[in-house]
Amino acid sequence: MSELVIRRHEAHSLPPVDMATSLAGVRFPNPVFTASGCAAAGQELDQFFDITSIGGVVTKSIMMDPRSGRPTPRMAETPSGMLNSIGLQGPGIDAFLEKDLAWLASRKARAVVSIAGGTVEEYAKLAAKLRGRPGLTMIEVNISCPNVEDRGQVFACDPRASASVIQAVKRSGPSGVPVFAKLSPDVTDITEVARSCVNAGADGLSVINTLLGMVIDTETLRPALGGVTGGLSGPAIRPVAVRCVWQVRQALPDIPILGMGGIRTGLDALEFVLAGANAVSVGTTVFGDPTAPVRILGELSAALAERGFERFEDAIGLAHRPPDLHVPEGPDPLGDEPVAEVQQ
Ligand code: RRO
Repeated sequence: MSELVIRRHEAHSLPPVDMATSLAGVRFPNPVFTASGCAAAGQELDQFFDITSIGGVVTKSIMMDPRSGRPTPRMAETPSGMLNSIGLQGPGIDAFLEKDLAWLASRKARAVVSIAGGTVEEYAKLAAKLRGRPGLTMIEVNISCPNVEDRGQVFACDPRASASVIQAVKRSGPSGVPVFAKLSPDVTDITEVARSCVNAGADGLSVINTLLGMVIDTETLRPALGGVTGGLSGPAIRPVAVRCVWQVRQALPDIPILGMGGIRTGLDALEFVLAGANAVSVGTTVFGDPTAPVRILGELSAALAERGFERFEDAIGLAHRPPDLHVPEGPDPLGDEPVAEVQQ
């Protein structure tokens, strides 16, 4: 794109936007995915909309063995957010492959399988189990679950530990399937961990997991969650997530980013894209609105059209451009006049 003119179009004359995007060489029809842990393997959402109409389904992180998770209560409300302490509840990889991945493959959905291990060896075994599986489009390596027994298991808090996991997954996993590392915001410098994952072979980065938080019940005078601490998600964390995507994009201009954290509308998604996300995951909002992924896709497409974009990919990272543009005062949201002109 040599020159971009951002225009406001009238709502009734929106031209169509090409919403396709690429992540590490894989082409997706659009950039809106589910977020791990918020839609199981997509089967329940498929009652509300065609699961193949979104970019991809990111499954709940799976471990080697079946796991019952942390004690209840496992959820608590927070201002503009939610705290969870699920603790990696799941059926184990064998049952997941047989039932969930097989279902996603039968629906021809683009499956992004999230794996989580307690040790580097467990990640390697999980990756090996994914070899040759129909329907597998990408692997998201969850190195950042906050609800593990000890903080030493949050590999994403340590660049070297993160690299060991990614290296093991790349060695043992299926070749030709992109591997994304899911990063934690609970670090001093997220770009250090991002770089370490990429140097270890990660094909892309998922940014971000939940923030470690806590709620105390002022009636019982005890922690609200059975697991005491939990992962904070929802709109409360969006500015943190956008900042993380921005920093990672700035540090690693060519690495694909799947951005997430409190996306509730198409304009929220657009923020992540402008910060540098090549695609976005929609999570917590799905609990209140199971149609959110398709709604957000429509809203994002309309927002891009209103701003004069013909292709989704032209908006990726655009907020990083130098401040050399002319923005006339008082943009008319319904007028046809350009609200910004960018020379690139
Ligand atoms: O299962 C969980 O408790 C959980 C996981 Br795996 C994660 O990655 N993030 C989160 O907030 N909760």
